[in-house]
Amino acid sequence: MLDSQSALIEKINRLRRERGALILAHSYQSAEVQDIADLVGDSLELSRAAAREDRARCIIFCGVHFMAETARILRPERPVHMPDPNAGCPLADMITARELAELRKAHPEALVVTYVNSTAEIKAQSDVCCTSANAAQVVNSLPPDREIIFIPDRNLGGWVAEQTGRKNMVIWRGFCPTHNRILERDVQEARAAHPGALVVAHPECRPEVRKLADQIASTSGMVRFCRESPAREFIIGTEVGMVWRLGRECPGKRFYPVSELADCPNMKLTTLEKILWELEEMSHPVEVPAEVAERARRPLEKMVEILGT
Ligand code: CIZ
Repeated sequence: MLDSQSALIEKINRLRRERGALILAHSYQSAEVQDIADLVGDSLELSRAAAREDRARCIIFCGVHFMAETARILRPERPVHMPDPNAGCPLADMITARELAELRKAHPEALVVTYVNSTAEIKAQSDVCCTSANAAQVVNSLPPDREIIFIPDRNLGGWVAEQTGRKNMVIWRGFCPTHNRILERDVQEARAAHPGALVVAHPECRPEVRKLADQIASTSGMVRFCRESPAREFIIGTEVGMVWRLGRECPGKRFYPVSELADCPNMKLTTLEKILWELEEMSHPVEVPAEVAERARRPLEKMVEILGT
């Protein structure tokens, strides 16, 4: 490690103690950000851990905007800060409140199932949330004859329809640009380069990529699968930051990104320098209007109720 980087980390460590800050990092963050975090995980794991943790006076959320919002919604009285407030999520922005209202109008009997990768405003208009780890379970828990509006990710929606055999799903057209950059030929080339490796792909990947995978899993599912599998090598079809997390959590195994292009520019806006500035200035609090937070909490709680956790 460079001297300048250890000096930066020392300052971060001093200030996080003084501020009583809990630093959370999503699995798609850069290696150095993951390494200084109190906890690395998926968006919901992080938000729920943040809500349960009583000692922290504030949260520094290293991820994208909807994730920090979710942490705020689940425990509104505790300040949540982002090192870079420009870290948005293009997938979350692919459906507007107005578009959802129109969809609801066109399908008045439908239940709205919303992937957590969505804005608070959209969650507030939804019946139940899901993550990529539990989307099929959430959909399966709903009455089979009730139409479902699934938003905003078409790839996750398509995968859930396949898993559940459900035909009455209206799936919105959104997609994650980072996962969409992974192509069939990337999987073929990676397999040729690492013939003994298993391919594990995220459900946000294109269907043709998914079909080539040995296993489809959310980020938390990837950790579990790779830890438990007897295989020693894995080709990982999701954002490249995940390769670092898997390497840390599954010692002795090897991980290869399916494509170096699957690098989310929004996730990588967070740097150690910006974490330090936020701890110094505390100038980027994440605000969710109380009335929106109140309505957005209900579909999140409904999901937790369905999972029974
Ligand atoms: O919910 C998350 O954290 C994301 C973006 C993906 C996943 O599979 O965990």
